[in-house]
Amino acid sequence: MGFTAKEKTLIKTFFATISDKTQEIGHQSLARTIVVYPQTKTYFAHWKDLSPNSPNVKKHGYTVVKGLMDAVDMIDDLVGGLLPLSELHAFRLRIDPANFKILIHNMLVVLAIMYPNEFTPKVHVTLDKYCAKVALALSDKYR
Ligand code: HNI
Repeated sequence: MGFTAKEKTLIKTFFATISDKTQEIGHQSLARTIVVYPQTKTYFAHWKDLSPNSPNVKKHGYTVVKGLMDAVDMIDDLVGGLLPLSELHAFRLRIDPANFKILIHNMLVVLAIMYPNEFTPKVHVTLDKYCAKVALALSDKYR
């Protein structure tokens, strides 16, 4: 099941609203992921500093959330569009797909905090659908 024209417009409009804060959103999302779900730390064991305000957490949080937002350009073919990223996470990084959901949950928490007015139930449910589809597409190469 794809997205309706209304859903696409809603997602793109919301992303346009928040795009100037992608850095902060990414940083907070990954920082919370690592603190609240410390099992996610295993993938970043090679970093010198895993504390919430470390440069690595800031930089990588941005990379991941930017990737999630950029995927909207492939919304009609997420599986095809995200194939290289799915291969990277499945075969090279070997990230357990359960962690995609954890990261997404934390991002939604951050968005709700940073955008209490814009993050309406309608935006929430539509973003949740979008993120779930991205996670599914990223998991496509696992089997
Ligand atoms: Ni993820 C690298 C996107 C979830 C661990 N990840 C990337 C890159 C993008 C990206 C983009 C950079 C690719 C490149 O350099 O070519 N990651 C995404 C997206 C999600 C996601 C859209 C969506 C939920 N990644 C996760 C999760 C984890 C994760 C949940 C681990 C808990 N990602 C990584 C690691 C790297 C990575 C580790 C490599 C980082 C590095 O610098 O080596």
